[in-house]
Amino acid sequence: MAAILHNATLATMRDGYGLIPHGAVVIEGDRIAWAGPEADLPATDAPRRDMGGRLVTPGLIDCHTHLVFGGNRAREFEMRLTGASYEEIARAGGGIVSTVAATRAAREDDLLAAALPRLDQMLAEGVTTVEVKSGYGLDIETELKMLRVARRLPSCRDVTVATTFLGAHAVPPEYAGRPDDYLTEQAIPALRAAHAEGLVDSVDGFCEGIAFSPDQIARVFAEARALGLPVKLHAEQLSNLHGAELAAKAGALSADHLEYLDEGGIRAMAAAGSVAVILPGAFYTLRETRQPPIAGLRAAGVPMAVASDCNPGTAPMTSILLAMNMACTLFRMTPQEALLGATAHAARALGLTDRGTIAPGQRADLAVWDATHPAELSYRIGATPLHARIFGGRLDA
Ligand code: DI6
Ligand code: FE
Repeated sequence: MAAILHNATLATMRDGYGLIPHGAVVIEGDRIAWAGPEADLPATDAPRRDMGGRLVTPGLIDCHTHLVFGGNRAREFEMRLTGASYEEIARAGGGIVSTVAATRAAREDDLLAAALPRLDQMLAEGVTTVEVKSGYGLDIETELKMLRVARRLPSCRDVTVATTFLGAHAVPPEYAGRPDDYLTEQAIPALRAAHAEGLVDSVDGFCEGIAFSPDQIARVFAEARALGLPVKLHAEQLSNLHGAELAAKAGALSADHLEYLDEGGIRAMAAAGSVAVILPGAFYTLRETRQPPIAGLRAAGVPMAVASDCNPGTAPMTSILLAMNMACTLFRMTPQEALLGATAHAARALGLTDRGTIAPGQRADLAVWDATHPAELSYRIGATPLHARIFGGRLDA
């Protein structure tokens, strides 16, 4: 089944925006067969759909989310703003531990039901691919449960889900002070079991003073390599432990956050071809002041992605468009970089080569916008100019 979208402004995201003003796209099955100026459209009698001059971009890709979790942390948010200290919140059962407890207590169906409205908010902004991490289970059973929920999402909605094992996210209370034992007894066996069940597309960790050391992350990466799985890393978010360099040397798809990244880290990422995933929602929520070195990454030619980091603690947001706006306003990324960050570079951060641009052979995942120029997607705050979503060639899926 072929179809033609015509009278479109195409942002192909090949070589910058890759704008084609009076453009057309030929879709065959779930793939793009042709894209270019309407004047050059190959002769075909396939049905045509008039895009009314609207902007058509690749479907957006949110390449870093913790979409599946139990409960929320609104009460803790309020406590902090009425003067409670971090310690008081922890004693009241708050923080990441409260999300772990809620996620462990939830049935698989309940986790799915909680994740779907968040996913719907993402889809309403033109997202067609979303990455989902584990990491709020921190025991074998619950890590597997989270990943099973993530794998079920595409049977509920028209979306592709890339799963990431994040067993090395935090040390659970029952292993306090014994991070290596946690890795040996829970995280690494959970990774093996999840991989055996086909639940893992890539492996992540949180390299930070409050989480895992570079040596501990190296253990997780060694296991990933043994299983043939690609790696990525939460690195240099709150301090500089040289996690990005460790990740780059392991050939990581990406290093994420990066507020404290230094020149050596930038060079290592550039040499490895790792993507820098910029997460302004966490920076904003934490009221962080140290900005990721955007100019240095740009100068070194490190591809930058932008993602929501959707999580209940440091980024309670589902909006990729807001993340793009924040990347521009807070970090001085350009709207073109922000859109590349949610399309072509986000695809690369997930190791997916079949999406993120409008080109022959790519998946026909597209977003149609009530907009005429792609800068509009980063410019507005709180607006969702999506007109239609095309998933695998199906209009308004
Ligand atoms: N970095 C973060 O900002 C979140 N996880 C991570 O690795 C925090 C997660 C949480 O507080 O629930
Ligand atoms: Fe994260």
